[in-house]
Parts: sequence; structure tokens; C-alpha cells
Amino acid sequence: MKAVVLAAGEGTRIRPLSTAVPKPMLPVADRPLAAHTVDAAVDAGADEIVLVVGYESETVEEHFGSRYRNVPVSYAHQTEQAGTAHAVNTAREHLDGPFAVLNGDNLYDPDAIEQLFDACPAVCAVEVDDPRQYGVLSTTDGTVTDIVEKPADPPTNLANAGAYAFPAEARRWLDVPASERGEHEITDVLARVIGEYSVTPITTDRWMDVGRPWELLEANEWKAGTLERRVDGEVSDAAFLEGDVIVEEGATVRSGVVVEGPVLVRSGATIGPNAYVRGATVIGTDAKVGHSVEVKNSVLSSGATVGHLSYVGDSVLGRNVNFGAGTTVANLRHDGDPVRFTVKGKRVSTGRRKFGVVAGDRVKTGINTSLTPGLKLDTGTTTAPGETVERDR
Ligand code: TTP
Repeated sequence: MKAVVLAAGEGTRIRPLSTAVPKPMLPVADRPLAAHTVDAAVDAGADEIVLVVGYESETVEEHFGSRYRNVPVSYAHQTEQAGTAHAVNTAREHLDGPFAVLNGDNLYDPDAIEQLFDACPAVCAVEVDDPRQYGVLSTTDGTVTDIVEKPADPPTNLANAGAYAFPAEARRWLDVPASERGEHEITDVLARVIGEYSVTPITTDRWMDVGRPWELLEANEWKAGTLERRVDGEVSDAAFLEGDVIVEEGATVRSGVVVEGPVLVRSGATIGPNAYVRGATVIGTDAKVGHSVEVKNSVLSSGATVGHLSYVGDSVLGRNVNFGAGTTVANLRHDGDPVRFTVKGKRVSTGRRKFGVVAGDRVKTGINTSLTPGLKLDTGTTTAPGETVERDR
């Protein structure tokens, strides 16, 4: 079966991380976000991957090339982000049989994708406590009978997990009218398939939609936690690695460092001397964690530097960020309430008691900068020495 992977999104909610890197290419453990989707499709036996690309498409094409893990990859260019059905419709020419549709910014359980392919026509569903923010599926006798978007009174707690296996005929049904929010939605295609075929629900325990910065952190928590201990880089005899710690070839861990997994130290990265890094953390390619620095549950993108005497917790640092000595991130509010974060101009709850900061590419902090919980620093922002930053900038 061909798998269409949607990766044309601009990722406006995850800015500033997506300002230069398209969201599907943001790092999740040892590979870009969309590679987890493509890998799940390949593992499930996809015989071709069709990537729908748009925003910053070159980076996606460069990564996957024309073959990925021995499976042919082709590209469909969506010039206008007019919705998920519109995205699949752009790939229409590539489709000639039953096909799967997966979101390039979702993390799926690979076993569920395999079951999805086998059960075509089928849709993945995940049980959630409060499904009101999702597409909700109704089922009878093991068949999906209906899908309702964001219902006030959900008929079940089965949320649509954004993975579909469609019959060949669905190729003719992709041109659906725009929904109320002005997008051509793949769920309207699903509704038609439900009307004409017996669609099997594949329930999955674990699934994630990565839309906002803290979800990228959570995606890393999940995927870093699945990696197994492997030490191919250089580790001092006077360093301590506990649990699932991966030190890639070309990475260096100096003396006096304590690393508590799950932690991934990518090629070219250096840690220490005398640093404390604890899970779930990803220290990206060529990133640096220096003397007396503590990094907890964070993602440092490639080239990010936290040189000395600093604390970084529950945070995402973009590429080539540089934190001056004594930069301290606060990741917990005094009142213990969930940390809030600004998404597209609106302050929203992250649902996390602990969340630090999101720093776009090339952010530089002056020495002794204090950063408060839920802070967003835009690409290239600088802070002065000794500043306490309480507002996004
Ligand atoms: P969304 O998460 O709805 O959109 P997005 O990725 O652009 O993010 P944001 O809302 O923050 O701007 O998209 C869901 C998936 O579908 C995602 O993998 C991107 C993809 N997509 C397309 O490929 N084309 C489209 O026109 C749309 C709307 C989404």
C-alpha cells in the first residue's frame, strides 16, 4: 500500500521553532518528527511513500531523498495550505490503489499502523478522557458508523488519531467542499468512506499530535524513552552514565559528568567537565553543555551551547542558541498551576506543572539572565547581563 504522509504544514503554533525549520523536520530524539511517521509506514510494509510538502519543502526532500530505507519516495507539492483533503488531493496522480494517509507531525504506535494497513479500510482511534477537542468516532459491532468534529456531547471517547487506510475508490472523493473553518478536511473524505464501506477502528494506546512547543518536548520524552543504551562516543572514565544513555560516535562526555537516562548525546556534542544531564534529554548534534551546567528534560537543538554555571529544565532550545554563564531557567510556578504559554498571540495552559522556556534559533542570553516559566524568545533575541525576563520577546 502507498502511504501519503502530510508534511506541508507551516507549523504556526510551534513558532519560533518552525521559523526556519519546517515542523516535520524538528528534532524528536534521533530523527526528525516526520521520520517517525515515515518509519512507521515503512515498518508496516508501505511500498511507496508519497510526501506532501509545501513550506520549506527542500529540507524535507533533502532528508528523505528518492529512496528511504529502500522504499521509493515521491513528492507532491502543495502550494496553498488549504487543508488535509486538499493536501492528499495534490498527491492524487501518485495514487493507483488502496492508500494510507498519515500526518507527518503525529507520533503513532508502529504496531497500530501495521494493523491499519492490514485492516483497510480502517482508521486509528485513541481513547481519551475528554474527546471534545477531537473528531469523535462512533462504532457498532466493530465498524465505524460516524465521525463528528469537536462535539459538545461526544457519543464515545474514541478520538480520531489521524491515520487512515482508504480503498482505491476514495481517490475520487478527495475533492470535498471547504468546512466551516475554510479548509478541505480529510475527515470529510473519511465520512464518505464510512458511508460506503465497512471501516474498522484500530484502537491505539499511544498517539501524539505535535502542534505546540511543549508537545515537541513531550514527543522527545516519549521517543528518547524508547532508545536503548549505546556508547559509541568518547566517555571519560570519571563520568557516570546511568540508565539508557546513548552517546553517538563523535560525541564526548568529559570527567565529572553524571548523565541519567534516557538521554541522547548526538554526534559532535560535548558535555562537561562536571555537568549533570538528566532525562529525558536530547543534546543535539554539535551542541555543548559545559562546566557546572545542569540540563533536565530538555531538547538542545544542533549547535546550541550552554557553556557554564547554568540551569536548563523542561525547555526547548533552537539551533545555535547560546546561553551565557549563570543563565537560569525557572520551570515551576510558585502557585503550582500549569505553566502557560503564548500560542498565536493567546495565552494557553500547557497542562504541565513544569515547563521552562522555548528559545528560537540563535537566541543569546547575557550572563546571569533569569528566565521565567513559559517564556518564548523569538529567533535571534538577545538579553542583557543580569536581566530577569518575564515577558516574551
Ligand atoms: P495542522 O497541524 O493542522 O497544521 P500545521 O502543521 O500547519 O500547524 P499549525 O496549525 O501550527 O500552523 O496539520 C495537520 C497535518 O496536516 C500536518 O502534518 C500538516 C498537514 N497539512 C498539510 O500537509 N497541508 C495542509 O493544507 C494542512 C492544513 C495540513
